[in-house]
Amino acid sequence: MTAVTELAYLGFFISDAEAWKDYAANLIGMEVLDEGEGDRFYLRMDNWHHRLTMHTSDDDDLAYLGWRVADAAALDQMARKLDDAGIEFRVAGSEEAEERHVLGLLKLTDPGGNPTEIFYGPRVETKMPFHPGRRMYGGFVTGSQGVGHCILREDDVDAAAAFYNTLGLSGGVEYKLKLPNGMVAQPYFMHCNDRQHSIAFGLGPQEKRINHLMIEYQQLDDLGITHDLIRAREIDVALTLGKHSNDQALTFYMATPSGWLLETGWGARPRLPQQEYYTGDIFGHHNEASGYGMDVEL
Ligand code: MBD
Ligand code: FE
Repeated sequence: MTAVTELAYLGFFISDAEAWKDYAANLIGMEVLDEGEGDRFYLRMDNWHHRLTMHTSDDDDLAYLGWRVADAAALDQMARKLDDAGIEFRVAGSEEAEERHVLGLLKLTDPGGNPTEIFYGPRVETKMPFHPGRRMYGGFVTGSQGVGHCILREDDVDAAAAFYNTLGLSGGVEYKLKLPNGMVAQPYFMHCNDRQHSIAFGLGPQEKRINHLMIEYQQLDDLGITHDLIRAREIDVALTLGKHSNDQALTFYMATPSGWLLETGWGARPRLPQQEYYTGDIFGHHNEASGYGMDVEL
């Protein structure tokens, strides 16, 4: 059965391009690539042309998610699979593929209303190795694990799980978290490769399409330097440094210039073959700045 291989790229609407360029390059270590298009610039994390496309706009939210398949034949098979499942999609034209710097893609929407793209053939820059925006000891964990993970707005968890199952992801509930109001949150995590999860949802209602994007450093020291830099700038930290029970990554969650969160991490373990659940994290991840949709005691 055809399945997507990784969460490979993301697009965002952003209202403050200069703030984003400074944040991404000087604090996080991404490479800014501005090709003078005027309405967008790119963020690089490896030797791909880009991993993130930042579209200047009056909005500040996720614009689209890009899921990869192996090749043209796999994209055809995926189209048939979507047809069989009764999921509407559109085959994008060559100009749209060119715009995304891929060889071909389908465009659709997930049950939460998140614009979704399934593509093959990303543009890889063999003559333009990754050049970090600030000094780094190593790069980002990408490759077969994709760009990272994100928590999405999905009002209907069952519908979202069924949709992503059709794309080829698997997963389930991995935490039962007691909320201050006496309710229990049961976030749902899904994977399609060794990365423990590529998406998650079910943490409750959220204002934006995205709650957070998680990216992972290869070296612990780079996570520590980012922590020093964002603390020196007094950037809001929604969850302090801590270690998750599911992927066992050491991470913290900070505000982006768009008001959603960036989770930076290091040391995630590959996903386990069998489902488990937890009632909290190993240590840390305490609530600090509130109002970012992460006011949950992990
Ligand atoms: C994560 O990456 C996460 O964001 C949450 C809320 C729980 C476990 C792992
Ligand atoms: Fe996360």
